[in-house]
Amino acid sequence: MKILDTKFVRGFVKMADDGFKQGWHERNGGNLSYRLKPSEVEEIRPRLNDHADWAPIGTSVPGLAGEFFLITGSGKYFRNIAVDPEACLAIIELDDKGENYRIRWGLVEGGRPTSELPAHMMNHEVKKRVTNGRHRVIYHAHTTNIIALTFVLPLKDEIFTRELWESATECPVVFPDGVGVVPWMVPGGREIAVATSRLMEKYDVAIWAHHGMFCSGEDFDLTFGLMHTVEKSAEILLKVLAVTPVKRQTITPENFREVAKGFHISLPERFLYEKKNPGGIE
Ligand code: 2HA
Ligand code: ZN
Repeated sequence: MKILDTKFVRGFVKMADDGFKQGWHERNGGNLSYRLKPSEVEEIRPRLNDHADWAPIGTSVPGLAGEFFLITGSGKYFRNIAVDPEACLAIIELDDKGENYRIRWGLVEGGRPTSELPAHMMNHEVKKRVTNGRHRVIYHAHTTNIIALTFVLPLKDEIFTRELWESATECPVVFPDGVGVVPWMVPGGREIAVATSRLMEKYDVAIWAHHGMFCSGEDFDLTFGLMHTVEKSAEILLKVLAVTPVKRQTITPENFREVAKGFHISLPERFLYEKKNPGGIE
């Protein structure tokens, strides 16, 4: 089957274009990767090339040895992905140690995978392990409202989770495990990849202070929907905070416990703390 006609490539391209239309991908901002299923690799294997050299990933991910990924290219613009996917995207294969990759398709005008390759691979490795292989999508976007919030809220997992849950009733149902926060760090390297993948052990969302967000999920719809939900909640919270520092009424810890019962989910009590200043942040 032609690579561009496969369901996973079409789903990937649509998701990237949806993210661009949300305003999350100025210039070359953001990156996306998808871990192929073995059946998808077989479907396209005759159309893969094998002339590219192996190159270091920049970290070691033995749990992903031999896996194939569809991934955005470094310096490529999300706004161009739908019009020229073969120039903007690559399919890469990892070696049997999970230390090197080689390009098997795409990036026809040259280039290499995203500068955030170490973070993508380390997040995939953790998520493959903790979800028994269910999660396949890692998405990084420069979500405006979440970035703005990282200048306003204390950079603590508990406070971000609680405030985002409080800003829209469905949030605790969409991300019941909460969100993690990485303090400001230099992007693109192994250090920020390690910090992010640690958070991915327990969360599906990692916020990068003053930069953006990483989300993990099973498929394109769930992962995009997660990013969209978190970002919308941040937008609501910023609107409220722009009007008043103290909410007149809100969703209370007791209300969250009722939601947990009604939706048969468990919400960790560490996010349901009593605030010193009811209606405030802490
Ligand atoms: O430019 O978003 O974090 C790509 C990025 C780096
Ligand atoms: Zn970024």
